[in-house]
Amino acid sequence: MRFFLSAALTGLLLSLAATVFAADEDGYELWLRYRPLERAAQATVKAQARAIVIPGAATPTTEAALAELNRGLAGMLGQAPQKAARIGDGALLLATPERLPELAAVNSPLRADLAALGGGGYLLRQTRIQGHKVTLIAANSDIGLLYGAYAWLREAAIGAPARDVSSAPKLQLRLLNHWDNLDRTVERGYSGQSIWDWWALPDILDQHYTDYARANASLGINGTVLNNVNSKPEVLTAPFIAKAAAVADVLRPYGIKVYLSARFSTPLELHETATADPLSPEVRAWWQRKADEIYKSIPDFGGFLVKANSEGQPGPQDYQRNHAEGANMLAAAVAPHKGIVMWRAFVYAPKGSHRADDRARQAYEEFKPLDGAFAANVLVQVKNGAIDFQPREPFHPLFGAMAKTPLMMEFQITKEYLGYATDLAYLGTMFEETLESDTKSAGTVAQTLSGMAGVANIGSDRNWAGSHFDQANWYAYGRMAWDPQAKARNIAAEWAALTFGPDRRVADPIVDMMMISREAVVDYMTPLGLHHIMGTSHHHGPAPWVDNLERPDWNPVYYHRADRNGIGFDRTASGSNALEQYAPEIARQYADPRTTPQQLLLWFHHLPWDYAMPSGRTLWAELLARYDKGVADAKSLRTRWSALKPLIDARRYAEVDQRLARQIDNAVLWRDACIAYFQSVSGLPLPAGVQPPAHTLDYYKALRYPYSPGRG
Ligand code: GCW
Repeated sequence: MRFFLSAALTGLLLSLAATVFAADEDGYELWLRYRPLERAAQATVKAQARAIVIPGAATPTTEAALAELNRGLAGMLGQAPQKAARIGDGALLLATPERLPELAAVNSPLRADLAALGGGGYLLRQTRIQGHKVTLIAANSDIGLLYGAYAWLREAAIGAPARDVSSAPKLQLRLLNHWDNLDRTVERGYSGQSIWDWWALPDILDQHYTDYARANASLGINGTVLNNVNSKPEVLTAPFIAKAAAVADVLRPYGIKVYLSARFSTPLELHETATADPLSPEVRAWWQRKADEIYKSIPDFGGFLVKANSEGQPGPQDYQRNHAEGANMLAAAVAPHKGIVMWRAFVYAPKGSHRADDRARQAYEEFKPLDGAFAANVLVQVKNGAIDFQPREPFHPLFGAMAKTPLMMEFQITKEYLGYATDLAYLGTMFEETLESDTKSAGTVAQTLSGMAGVANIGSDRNWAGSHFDQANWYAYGRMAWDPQAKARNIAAEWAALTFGPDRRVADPIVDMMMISREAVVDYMTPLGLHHIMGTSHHHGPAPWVDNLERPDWNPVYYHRADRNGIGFDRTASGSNALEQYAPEIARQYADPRTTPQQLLLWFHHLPWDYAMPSGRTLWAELLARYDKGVADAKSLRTRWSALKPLIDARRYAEVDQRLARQIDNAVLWRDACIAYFQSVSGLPLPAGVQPPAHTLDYYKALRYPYSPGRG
């Protein structure tokens, strides 16, 4: 009895001490913090890693794995084990069949498991090798070993290091896209400057590059596009190729390839050709020479990402050629080097020629007829939804519609439309929602993919992402690029434990906050399928009243179509019929507002204000209720966080708390401004109990944000 009492007391004291004295953290270490484990967990981990053994010759990649294991074990145990040359009991053994042929021997129980892993997968096993009890990290390549090392460290840090795990990436291309400019501004970046210091490169290699590589490799990200899709011709000149090559050298041991965004008119703008027509022999030869030049400095260069004929960017249509003709010309230049071209489907009509009726239709209209026309090394990169990274969109109709063309998903990790780096919005749930959507023609969206790209939220801020919780979006993106069927909640739990420690009293409530956060943002910004009602160009804050921009489809009023009678965009047969771009089952289901998911109602339907919602409320009352719920949820995020104050280091506690307070203000602003505006249009009274907006509509209309970040 006495023993139990004193054990309980010691436990209590220990946890008190841990929290009272929790040292301030600045977030630089991300999810790779490797804090000391509790005693019992330390013993388990120690027993699995008495020595580290990597048979065969060291490579930069095995050296990276070894360094990470040393760093992790030193942090978690207080001391790192020695590297040993021979396998003994308790060894942490990293081996490929090449390094340890018995793994693949005919009678090896691991043979089949290993074969199933492909190039990038790994397995973790408690097993016997050469008569010794070992913890085995096995893979078919050194990169697989590195991924396995990160996985084992993750398990150890969370407190489950003895599980048998087999894991292989489901997608071969798992990329970040940086919208980083050469002057270090970042388009839609909210976390400082670009981490790529182009001016200092190639001579000066910032430590950030290595830590960036570690963080990404820990998730399995294997490619990065260094520069903005709104690209510049200079990117492909010799000095910048040398700079990109220097970055590539740092990232290579971590299995991360470098790619560049290419401006379609580069040769013309550099005055090296007389045209940029993709069918001109002169132009084709130029790109071939350029590719050869790049591959001379970056032998494993990944290839090009291209934004063409979109938002003022040049493209093949400038020469009456189509997207496939443009993409294939570049593809031919990189094909001899095994490079690829990622051609973006984010297109909308150039000025003057736009379809007045529905911008959401355009990508499908331009790309669907080209299915089968793209070269083998071209992938079409499609945003998750047909408009533009809104807080909620239905999945893009191109998913499931391009049977002969490999597609990549493009998610935005940076929160251009979801509250920058101030509002907490965990995007794991949003990614999951899109990925598990059923296309009805080709399985889930996840099943239609050949790769994934995430528009990075990484910058020079000490915590990389602008806020601690925004690190979770980078993390979730990476984990889902590895496994698009992974569950947002599990990923959140993993991230929370790695970032704030495995104590469930902390991690569980944090996961709950994360899980409600994105829906809260949808509710206070664009409930029930509303979209694109943000402020002009900076996209911060509400501006549903804007109706005077040069193009109709830049105006919020184009998207919500609210008037005295109703609200919403009719995309059924009586409207733009964008619905016909989906599989017939979906088109049929969504043709009727009664069978359309409520969360997409006003995306597909224009409905009268008194339309009866399933809740029993009118549409008008429901809209108000959603805005109120959004505000209530934003408040609840902060209340939940305050309860964690005693358990979190003071610095991170305060940094998050300040943002949550700001998020409440933002939610109230959205709610009040939208209610003021929609009421001015509907002319309807606020039902009893609904708080009137704090200010007049004119007040909200007059708000300006001339110095908002992220305009690049
Ligand atoms: O969401 C919009 C952004 C632009 C961006 C564009 C795109 C890089 O507002 O800043 O440009 O999408 O995806 O090309």
